[in-house]
Amino acid sequence: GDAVPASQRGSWTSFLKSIASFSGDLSSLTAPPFILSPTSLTEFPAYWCERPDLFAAIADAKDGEDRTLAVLNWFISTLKDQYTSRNESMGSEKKPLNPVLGELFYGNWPDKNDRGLTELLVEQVSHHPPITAYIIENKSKGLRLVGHNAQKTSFSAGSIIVKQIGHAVLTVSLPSGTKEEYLITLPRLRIDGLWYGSPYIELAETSYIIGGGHVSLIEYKGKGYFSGKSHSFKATVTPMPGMGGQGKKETVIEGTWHEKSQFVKGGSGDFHDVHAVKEQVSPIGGGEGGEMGDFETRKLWALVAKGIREGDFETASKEKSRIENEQRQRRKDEQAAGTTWELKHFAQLESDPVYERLGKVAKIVPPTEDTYVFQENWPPVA
Ligand code: 0T9
Repeated sequence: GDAVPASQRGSWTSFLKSIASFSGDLSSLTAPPFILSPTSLTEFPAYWCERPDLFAAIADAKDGEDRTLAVLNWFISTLKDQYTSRNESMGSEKKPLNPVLGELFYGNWPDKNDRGLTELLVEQVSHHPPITAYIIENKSKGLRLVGHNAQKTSFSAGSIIVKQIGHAVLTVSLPSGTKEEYLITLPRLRIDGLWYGSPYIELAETSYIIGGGHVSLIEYKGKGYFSGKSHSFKATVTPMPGMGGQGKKETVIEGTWHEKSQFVKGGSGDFHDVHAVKEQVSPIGGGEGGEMGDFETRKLWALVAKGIREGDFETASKEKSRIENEQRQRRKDEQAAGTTWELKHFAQLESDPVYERLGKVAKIVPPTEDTYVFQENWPPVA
């Protein structure tokens, strides 16, 4: 089962060697053509909402455990898209395009069946290391998810280990005027199948959703662990009396995050069945009249993406070099002028009070993390 084209075996082997002897920012390593994806990492936050109905359902849930489970249900539904969709669409995990500083991606999921319009805005807030910030908002339902992502990678026993840095905060504005906040942390990834040139992701360790009076601890296991199946998880939902959680004892759910899960305690029957229908985001231009600017993902990378898709790697790499050189020149010019790049939609904060307050409840580490605060200037008023 070797997925590496014969002509690229040598370069794949040397790519693997450079990964093995290198830790830090993998995105900057040059990989052989067969493993390149035409999609920039700025498009990945859209995975949080490919089932917009489940996102909207959070607002319609009853106070208390009902809403906590609606949040968990939506969260579980995003994992299949986040971590297995490249295997489905392109045959294996691929190396995404490494966004440039200030790269932007805007999109939405239209209103349907009264779920409301859901809007997405993404900005690459750092190039080195790569950090992506995003906001997903359903205004009519009072839902807002703001987060950022970065990765620390290392190599161990033939696999790439990806520690995700960053977190997301989901804010639910209730009709009563109160706001509920949920802190969402991110799982660890292991990328296997490298040797054969067909990488795939397995999730590992734990992540949390903390808020709404409950702590949900999600444990991830692969083949050969608790259920024996790939992509297994166990979620333990515990009420926190000090945070307004009352009544029932813990609820436990087990299953696979790409297929089905069931209640094993505190409930019965199916919890989640990841339905086949996913709705991909509709990209929109952020400029006036919906025009796409030069820094918008689909426009910026258009020729590189086309080259990769059509197997014209010469054009792809020429275009990629052009973009990278242009970036280097910009940074030089800024340095000479004593200026720095200004972010368009986000401002960095050294620590996140929501992370600190909610993280403490489950004693998550680290106890504090920086954050990117959305600047309330979008969409620009005409
Ligand atoms: C946030 C997600 C993240 C981004 C990607 C590790 C990875 C970059 C980060 C974590 C999203 O919410 C979820 C899914 C996939 C993650 C990517 C998978 C991947 O391989 C890349 C890294 C940087 C590589 O490209 C490694 C080399 C490559 C040849 C392996 C396929």
